Amino acid sequence: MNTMNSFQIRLPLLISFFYIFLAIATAQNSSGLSVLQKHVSFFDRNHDGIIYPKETFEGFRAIGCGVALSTTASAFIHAGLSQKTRPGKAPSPLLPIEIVNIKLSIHGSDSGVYDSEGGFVASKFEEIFSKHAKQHPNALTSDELKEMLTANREPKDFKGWLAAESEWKILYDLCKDKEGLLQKDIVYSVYDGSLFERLEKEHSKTKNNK
Ligand SMILES: [Ca+2]
Repeated sequence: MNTMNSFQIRLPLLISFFYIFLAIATAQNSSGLSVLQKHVSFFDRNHDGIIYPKETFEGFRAIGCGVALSTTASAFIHAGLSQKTRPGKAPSPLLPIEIVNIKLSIHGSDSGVYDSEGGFVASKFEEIFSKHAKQHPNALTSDELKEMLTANREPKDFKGWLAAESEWKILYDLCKDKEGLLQKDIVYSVYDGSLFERLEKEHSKTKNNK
């Protein structure tokens, strides 16, 4: 009888523990994405873990890029990255990018802010500004950005040069302020993709106000 009573008392406790563990596990899953995975997840418009060129196009349009840039960018990105993120699989003409393997798409000749696992390296982020932001401590001018890209170039890594230049040029064109400066907080928010969410909101407001 005593055993029964003690079981009856413990059961609700056990159930509570179960739900607490479940909540922790779910929280870890939802925040278990690497920073790089978060960065690209914005473009997974239907949240199925795979990005198709159409979704990348939609993502670029959503943040305010024109049709021509969005088309070119999605074509290049998918042609360049699809197979890298699908190790051991036959090439797909649909050019899907698998977010789970996005770390395999990290290219050279860049700032090194993403580590090989797609994590954020704060010291490398700070280096962008400590090394290259000479006129303003927390912003890059167009010339400083060019200097940084040149300084980051690894010999003969032409694909890396092109990738880094395209990414930074699009970012600069989209996000420079009235003085032509690319602010540090903007660059920071690119890495985890939160910038894209903000740009999408701003762009949809602008569209609705027209
Ligand atoms: Ca998708």
